[in-house]
Amino acid sequence: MAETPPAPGQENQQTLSNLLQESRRFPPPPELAAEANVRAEAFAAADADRLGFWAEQAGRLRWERPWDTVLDWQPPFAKWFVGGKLNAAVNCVDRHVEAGRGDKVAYHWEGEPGDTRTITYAQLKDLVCQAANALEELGVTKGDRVAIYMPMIPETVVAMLACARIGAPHMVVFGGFSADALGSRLDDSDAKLVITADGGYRRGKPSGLKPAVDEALRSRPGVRNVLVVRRTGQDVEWTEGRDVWWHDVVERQGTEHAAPAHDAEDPLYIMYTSGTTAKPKGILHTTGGYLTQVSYTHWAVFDLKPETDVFWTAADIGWVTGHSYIVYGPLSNGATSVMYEGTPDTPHRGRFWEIVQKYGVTIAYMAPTAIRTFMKWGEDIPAQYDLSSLRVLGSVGEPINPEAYVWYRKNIGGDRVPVVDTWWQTETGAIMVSPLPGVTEAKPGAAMRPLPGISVDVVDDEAKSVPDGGGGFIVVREPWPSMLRGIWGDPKRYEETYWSRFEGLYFPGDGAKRDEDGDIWLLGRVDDVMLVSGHNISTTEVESALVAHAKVAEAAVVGATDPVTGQAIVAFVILRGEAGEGGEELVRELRDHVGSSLGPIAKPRQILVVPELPKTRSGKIMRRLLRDVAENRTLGDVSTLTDAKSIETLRDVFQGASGSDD
Ligand code: 6R9
Repeated sequence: MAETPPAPGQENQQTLSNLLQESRRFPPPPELAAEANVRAEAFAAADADRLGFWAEQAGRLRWERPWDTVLDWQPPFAKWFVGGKLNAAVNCVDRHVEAGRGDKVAYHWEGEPGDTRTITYAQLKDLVCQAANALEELGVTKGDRVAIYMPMIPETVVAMLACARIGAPHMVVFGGFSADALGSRLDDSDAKLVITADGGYRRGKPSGLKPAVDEALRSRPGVRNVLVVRRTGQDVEWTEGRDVWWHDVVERQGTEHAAPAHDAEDPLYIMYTSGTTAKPKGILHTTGGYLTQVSYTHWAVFDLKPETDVFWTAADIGWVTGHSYIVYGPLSNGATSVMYEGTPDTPHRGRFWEIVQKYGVTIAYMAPTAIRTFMKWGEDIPAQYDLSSLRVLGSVGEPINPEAYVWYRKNIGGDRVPVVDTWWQTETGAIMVSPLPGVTEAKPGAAMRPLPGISVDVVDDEAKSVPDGGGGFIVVREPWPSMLRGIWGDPKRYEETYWSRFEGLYFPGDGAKRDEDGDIWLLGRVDDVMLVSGHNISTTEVESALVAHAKVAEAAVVGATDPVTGQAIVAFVILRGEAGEGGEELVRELRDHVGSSLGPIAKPRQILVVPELPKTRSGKIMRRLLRDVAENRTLGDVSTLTDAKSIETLRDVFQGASGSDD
C-alpha cells in the first residue's frame, strides 16, 4: 500500500486502515466435518427464526418451569426466557447424576506441586450440596453477594456452584489482585461473605491469599464471615468469630440440599472488568440466558462430544473465560475437564504438554499470550510430548497474530487440528464470533463470522455497515441470551458505556475489519488505535507484522505523540529463544520488515527489544502503561498488572535507548 500524505482536515480518518494481507487457509478436517455437531445449515436456520433458534438451545437445559416469552426487549434492557425457572447448579451437576452419569469424571484436577484429584459428577454433587448447606448455616440467603478469592482448586468451583444453587450471586476476584482491588470490589458489591484459602501454589511456591483478605477487611466490618480452605498449610492470622475453616464447616454437612428454582432473570454472578482507567465495572449476568449461550457455544464452537472429549481451558477461574468455559459451559454439557492450578513453566516449560499427554486432552483453549510464550521457548519443547489426542484448539483474550496461530496449529496441533479464534467479552458472557471447526475454512488471525443466532456487524463512524474490505467498529445489532444485564448498581453507566456510541447498537469498544470475503478480523481496542499522519492504524496489524518476523515472539505497539506525524509508532518486542540479543542491525531489519509487509506508513519510529511486557492476569498487554513509558510520563494505575516490576524494566530499557535510529 502506498503512503498518501494526509489531506488538510483529514486528520481524523474515520475508518481503520486495512493493511495486513493473509492468504493462508485451513479447511475443516473431513473426518471432523462429517461428524460435526454444527453444520453450515445452522446459520440460515438461526437467521430465519432467531428467537426460535435460542429457544431450541435453551431446551438443552432442565427447566423447572417453562418460560412464557423468549425475549422481552426494552432497549437497552433485555430479559430472556421470561417466566422460566431453573437452577444453574442442578443443570451443571444433579441432572447428570440423575441421568446415570454420576461416575463420569467432571474434573481431572492437577495441583502445581503435582498432587492430583479426580472428581466425578456424583462427588461434585455431594460437595456442592454440603457447601450450600454450609453457606446457609452461615446465614447466606438468596440475593446475598458472596466474594470468592481463591486459587485454582476444586473448592473454587464448588463454592461458585453452591452460591448458584442458593441464588446468592458470586463475585470471583482474581487471586493475583491486591487487597485494595479486592476491597473496592467488596465495597461495590456489598458482599457479606468471603470465601478464600490460606494460599495457592504459583511458580513453585505457596503464595498467600488470606493476608490480603485480612488487610481488605480491616476497614470493612460489613463482611460477616470468611470461609477459608486449607490448601498450602501456611500460617494464617485468625479473627475469632469471623473466620471459619472450610473443613470444619463444610465437611460435616449433609450431602443433600433441596435446590430452589430460580427465575431465569435472577442474578447468577457479578464479574468486575478492570476498565483500564476508571473504577471497575461490575458486570451482571443472570441465569437462564447465560447458561443457554455458554452451554450452546461450548458444544458448538469446540464440537464437544461429552462422552469422549477431555476439555481443558488453561485460564484462571477469576477471568470470565474460566466462569464460562471451566465451570458453566463444560458442566452444563456433562463434559470431563482438566483444571490446572499453576503456571506453564513450573517445574519445567513442558508442563502444559505433559498435562495434555497425561490426561489425553482432546480440546485445549488458551490465550494468545500463552501461545506466544511457547513460541519464545521454542518448538522443541512441545515436540517432546505425545499431543496426538488433540482434535480442536481454541484461542481467546486478544487478537491472535497469524504467525502465532500457525505456530499453534503446527506445533501443538500437528498441522491437522483446527484452531478456533473466539471473540467475546466479560460483557457478552459467551463466545460471539468464531470459526466452527466442522464448517469454517479458517484464516489465521481472523475470528471469521458471528455464531448462529448472533448478529454482529462492522460499522463506520456513522453506524453504517462497512463494505467488504473496509475497517471500523464491531457492534452487536440484536440482543443475545448471555448479554450483560447491566453494571451492578449503575444503570446509567451501562447505557453510557455500551449503548450511547451508536444508537440502538451495542458497542464493545473493539476495532475490526471485514475482509474481501466478508470475514471479520478483530483489530484491538479502539482506545489503542494510532493516528499516524491522518491514518488510523491498528496496534494489532503492526504487532502481527512484527510477530511474523522469524526472530520475534511477541510485540506490543503504541502510538506516542510526535511533532511531525501526530502520533508515531513505538514498538516493544520480545525475541524468540534462538534469536540472540538484538542490536541495531536487527532493529533496522524489523523496521524494514514492517515497512515491506504493511507499507511505509506503518513503519515504527522506534523498536525496543525488551525481556517482558506488562500484562493483566488474563494476559492482555497493558498498552496504556507502554504509552506512559513511550511518552516519558508517570505511570498510571498498575494494580491489575500481573508483574508490576516488568514495567520498570521497560522504562530502563526505554530511557537507555537513544531514541529514533533514523
Ligand atoms: C473473553 C475475554 C474482552 C476483550 C475484547 C477484545 C479482547 C477477547 C478476542 C479479543 C481479538 C479475540 N478479545 N478475545 N480480541 N480476538 N479472539 O477476553 O473477556 O477479559 O472481558 O476481554 O478482549 O478486546 O473486547 P475480557
